[in-house]
Amino acid sequence: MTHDTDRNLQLFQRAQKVIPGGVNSPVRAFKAVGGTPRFVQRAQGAYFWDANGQRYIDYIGSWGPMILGHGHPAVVNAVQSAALEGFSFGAPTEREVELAEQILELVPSMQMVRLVSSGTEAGMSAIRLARGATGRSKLIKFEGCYHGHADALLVKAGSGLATFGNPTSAGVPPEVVQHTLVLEYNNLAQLEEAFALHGKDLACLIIEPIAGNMNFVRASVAFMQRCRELCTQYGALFVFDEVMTGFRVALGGAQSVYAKSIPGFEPDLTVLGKVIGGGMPLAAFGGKRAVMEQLAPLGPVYQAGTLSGNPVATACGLATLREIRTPGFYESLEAKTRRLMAGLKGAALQAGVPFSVDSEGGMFGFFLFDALPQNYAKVMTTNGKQFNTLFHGMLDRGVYFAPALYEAGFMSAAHSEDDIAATIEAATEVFKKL
Ligand code: KE4
Repeated sequence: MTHDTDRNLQLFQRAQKVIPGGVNSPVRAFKAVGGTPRFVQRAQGAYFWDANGQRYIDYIGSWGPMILGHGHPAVVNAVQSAALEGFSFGAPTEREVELAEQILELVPSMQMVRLVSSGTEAGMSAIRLARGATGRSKLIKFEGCYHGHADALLVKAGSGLATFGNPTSAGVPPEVVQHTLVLEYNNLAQLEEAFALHGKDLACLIIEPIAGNMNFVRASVAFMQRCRELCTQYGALFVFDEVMTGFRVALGGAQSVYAKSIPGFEPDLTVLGKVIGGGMPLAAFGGKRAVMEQLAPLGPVYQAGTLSGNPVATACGLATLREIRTPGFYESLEAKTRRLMAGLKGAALQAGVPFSVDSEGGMFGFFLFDALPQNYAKVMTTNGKQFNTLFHGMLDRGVYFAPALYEAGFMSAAHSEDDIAATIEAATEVFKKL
């Protein structure tokens, strides 16, 4: 494939003239793995076709939303019909009430919900609401967790233990992140110390319950239970960022998974996105009525959005939820994910490559380590060169995994047994090259 035959390369060079890095979101630029990003021409079911007409089995699915696979007929029909009735009104519609009611039914820890247009907007709003509702400014987040690109959340761990964070991005003034504490995921000692030092000043603790932004790392049950207890003890709100895990790992999200081990477990606020929009711009945040009623127009915490609850996006979301609620949907999805993980693990073992896998529902991660990592620092010791060989080896064989070692993978209802078998066969060849 040379420059004048590779349309991905031509498009990438053209894009880089007019869009920073040639992409509208950094991870798409393949910076971490090198090579030319694949420009998607179209997608259907478990596949997409790039600008050269090359087909890929898609394990990204738009980073989570496409849980049904691309172009599910019932969803396409719902979007087409909604579009004919109007794109956006800036006025309330029945459909957003219906979607809100369904979300509350499926996530019983929430009594009220507000719809917005992106996970970043939902996370940012949840933090502002927690600060407004408690009258406190400080918050805890964890290294390796990503909650969107709101200023207060673009923070890396401070120098010392449980010290306040430093910006991870230019353009974020230090004073904006001075209230953000960054702790190590799954580190009970740091959690205890942070609450002992700052608990009474904490508005909230925000966590990805299964962290998909450091590939796939679970919070231990003990750690999750302690987060809950300490938030309750000090009056800080416990914010579950389920933008990725919501409706992805289970119909009730990760909170329903932890509730199996911790009776009565529930967060105070939940942030949702991705799957609830079915691929259209739609996200949400919600929680107990007393907290949510602090939001404008009822309460003093301002939050707004021109396209919030967009009628076409809510049609897409409702049609998606209708399909994932069918009996057996998650059992079948989880079985496929586990089959893929077992197959990859077997292929790696056969080639003598250290490899560990984990998954929940339709979300998965794999590591070039024998043991699953418990935090970001460990994930980042991955042999980048080996990962890139694995990524490109699979890509060359028509399998599209995440183009970064710190990202998770996603199964859809459209992936077939043959797709999984083909993926494992490709991996068997690639592992021999590692
Ligand atoms: P968006 O603003 O990208 O819709 O959502 C931000 C967000 C919030 N919380 C969690 C747990 C998330 O995973 C995300 C976004 N996830 C990334 C994938 N790692 C989106 C891909 C991208 O940034 O292009």
